[in-house]
Amino acid sequence: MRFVDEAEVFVHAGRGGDGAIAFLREKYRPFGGPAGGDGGRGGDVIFEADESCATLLDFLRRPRLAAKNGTSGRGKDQNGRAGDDLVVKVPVGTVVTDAESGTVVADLTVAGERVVVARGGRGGLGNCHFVSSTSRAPRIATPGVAGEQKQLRLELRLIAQVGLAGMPNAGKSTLLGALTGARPKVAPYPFTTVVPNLGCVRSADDVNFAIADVPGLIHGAHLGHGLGIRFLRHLRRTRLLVFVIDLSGDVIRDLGVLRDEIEAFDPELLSRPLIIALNKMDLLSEQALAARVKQVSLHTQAQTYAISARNGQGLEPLLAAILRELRRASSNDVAVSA
Ligand SMILES: Nc1nc2c(ncn2[C@@H]2O[C@H](COP(=O)(O)OP(=O)(O)OP(=O)(O)O)[C@@H](O)[C@H]2O)c(=O)[nH]1
Ligand SMILES: [Mg+2]
Repeated sequence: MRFVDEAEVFVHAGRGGDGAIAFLREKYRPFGGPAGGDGGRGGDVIFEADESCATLLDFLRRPRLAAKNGTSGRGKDQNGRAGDDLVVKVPVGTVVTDAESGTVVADLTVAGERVVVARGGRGGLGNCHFVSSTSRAPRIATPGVAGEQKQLRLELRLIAQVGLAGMPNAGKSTLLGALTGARPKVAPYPFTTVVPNLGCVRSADDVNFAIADVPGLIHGAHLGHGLGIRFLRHLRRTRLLVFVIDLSGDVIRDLGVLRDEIEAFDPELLSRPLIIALNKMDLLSEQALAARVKQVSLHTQAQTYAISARNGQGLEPLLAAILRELRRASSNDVAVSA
């Protein structure tokens, strides 16, 4: 299935039905008084976060979504029917922005969550509402109100606490597979991963979290080189970044490229806790490995772990460090909200 994480859609809520002007005329009550019913309200357009929905692909096929209009009131005090709401399923993690004003309308992060994105118009009032001592037979009713309509921008941001970033071929997908139940495609060439992958870790003490593996970054990614940086949006919700670096390459240069490209996308991402996973340690002799690790530790303050995603070496300490950082991040939340 195609992974689509951006879309635009025009939403149009239903119009309210008009109020009616009518008078009761029955055989024995020829002047029975005003009896125009009210119009029904227009239907809302509602977005609902749904776990079975993984991409925004459907919105490319249906760029216009309209709820039903309310029907008009009728004689004998009959009110019009309300228009049906239109409930549209969106992936969990969808951010909805008003395309014109740029304001965020909704951020649907929990399955089942619902938000009205365009409100239906009120129905008009029938003439029976306008009776007064001076106007016993009013010929007034109000029209239904138009439903809201707007152009919305949808952006899917995967929900993961940990994000993996690295150059192509560094072993991000292999690491995702080693730490989680996910089975992403792994291959010995760059840009194997072309759309983000998610995997879930269920640790022994019941801390569950998701890891996102995004396509590799290269120098100039922010200018559109390689697959560019647009997939970095999927790191926006993470609490913690893990840089995956290939020990058999130029470690310091790769670290610099990653930092620069992420900074060009959003410098805020770099203010999050960072762990560096030096991967493919199986390819280096013990001495070469020790020298590299030392070189990196002189270059950065970040915690550094040598691992082999392929054969599992060093994964336990890395996972323990990830859990520690996640716990720290969530205890900070509590401190902030207290
Ligand atoms: N020797 C060795 N090879 C590894 C290790 N981890 C990954 N590889 C190999 O490196 C190659 C790339 O691995 P991937 O996991 O596809 O790398 P990636 O970072 O996801 O690459 P892209 O999706 O292209 O950005 C594959 O041939 C893996 O088998 C490791 O720890 N040791
Ligand atoms: Mg990959």
